Amino acid sequence: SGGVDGERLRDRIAVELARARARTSLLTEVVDDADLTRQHSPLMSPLVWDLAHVGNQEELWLVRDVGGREPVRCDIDELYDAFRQPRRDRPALPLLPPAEARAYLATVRDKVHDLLDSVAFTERPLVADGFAFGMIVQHEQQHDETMLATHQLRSGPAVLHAPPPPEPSVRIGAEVLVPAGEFTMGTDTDPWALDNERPAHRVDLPAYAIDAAPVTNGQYAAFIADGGYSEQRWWSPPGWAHRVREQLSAPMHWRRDGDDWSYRRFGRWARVRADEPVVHVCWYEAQAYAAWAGKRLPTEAEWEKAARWDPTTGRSRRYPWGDDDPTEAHANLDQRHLWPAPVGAYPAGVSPLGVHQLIGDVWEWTSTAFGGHPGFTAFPYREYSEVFFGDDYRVLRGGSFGTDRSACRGTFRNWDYPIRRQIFSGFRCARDVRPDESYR
Ligand code: AVJ
Ligand code: FE
Repeated sequence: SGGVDGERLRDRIAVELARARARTSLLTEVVDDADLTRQHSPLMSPLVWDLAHVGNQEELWLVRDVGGREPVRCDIDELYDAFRQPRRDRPALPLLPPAEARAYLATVRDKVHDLLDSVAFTERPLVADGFAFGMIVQHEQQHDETMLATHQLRSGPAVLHAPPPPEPSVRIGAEVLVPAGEFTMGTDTDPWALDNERPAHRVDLPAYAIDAAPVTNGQYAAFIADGGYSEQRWWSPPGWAHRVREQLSAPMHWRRDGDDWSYRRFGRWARVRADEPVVHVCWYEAQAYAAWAGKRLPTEAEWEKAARWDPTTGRSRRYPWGDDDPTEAHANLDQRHLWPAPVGAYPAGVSPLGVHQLIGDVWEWTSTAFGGHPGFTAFPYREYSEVFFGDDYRVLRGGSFGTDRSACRGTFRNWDYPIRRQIFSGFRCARDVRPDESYR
């Protein structure tokens, strides 16, 4: 539809497309062609694969599907189909060289701007509220975060630079008690929410306690110092088998530095800071820490109630701080900084219950296997999330310092294998509450 709202939506889409593309360009221009084409880890694609895949998805969904236009290139669809090409095999493919990939992205984007000028935001689900454009913005930003993780795995001198995150400005308690009762999980109304965030539904939870902040390096180092990695009793059977097989003894990228620890962040070694959230741990490590601490990981529903439920109104909000989009004061998002902020650095981002840093900093592992909310329907394609439902994947929530604000909400759901830790993953703990503990 035309009118003021249609124009405002067009402008917003153009801004979001441009922000995503600026980030993609940065991540792929700070390294040379050899570096773009190389595989830095068998877990990751060469950066030049992500680059052209971003353009190919934009062509498939916007140019061809929404726009009904002629293909830009139909000879490369198979090369950039993530399901046909496993990551470890991607470097051997006849990929577009960097200059060709960039030209392809530019051609596709020109056609998308042309389409955006004329598209009618009708009731058709793919275009209502600009959904397909929002999906493609989020897709590019998700691959940008993946490319950022590839940069973290890359060896060689630093090429990415950013100011450090803010210092703490408030002191934070250990945990928050959440009263028993129902809340609304998921959404029907967030226009760019993806299929797995829908529909909104009521969930009833017993009372529980949840950590007021993510588990820090200092807390995690105490687990290590207490022999956490050598005591089988803290680990689940598959977690212990994985720990032994991979000889895990600390988070990924950590090394001993006298009595302390250092870790490598984007090509620089830094002393591990005790008050920063721990990052680069797998689900099994998170679970073992929680057992050692006498706690457990939160369920996904517990995480979302702590993040969204407002006890005053009974409503669930879009973000811990309310319904407004994130600003720099709310959360460490958008790759503005290259590591998590110390606990207490985002008082404006606190939830009504008093839980801090739920959004940004580190993706938080939950105990929940990835599945559909009750009433789930795949949209617009089963391969976005439905094909991953089942016991193989665990849900992560909240986004990291490397997540863009367009791809992060109180309802946003990420997932990965429980052994993965090249992502920007951390966690917080929860525990059951005894009846006499509830309302002191
Ligand atoms: C939601 C981050 C698990 O990267 O595999 C990118 C996002 N889906 N292209 C992923 C995605 C298709 C997805 N995660
Ligand atoms: Fe993708």
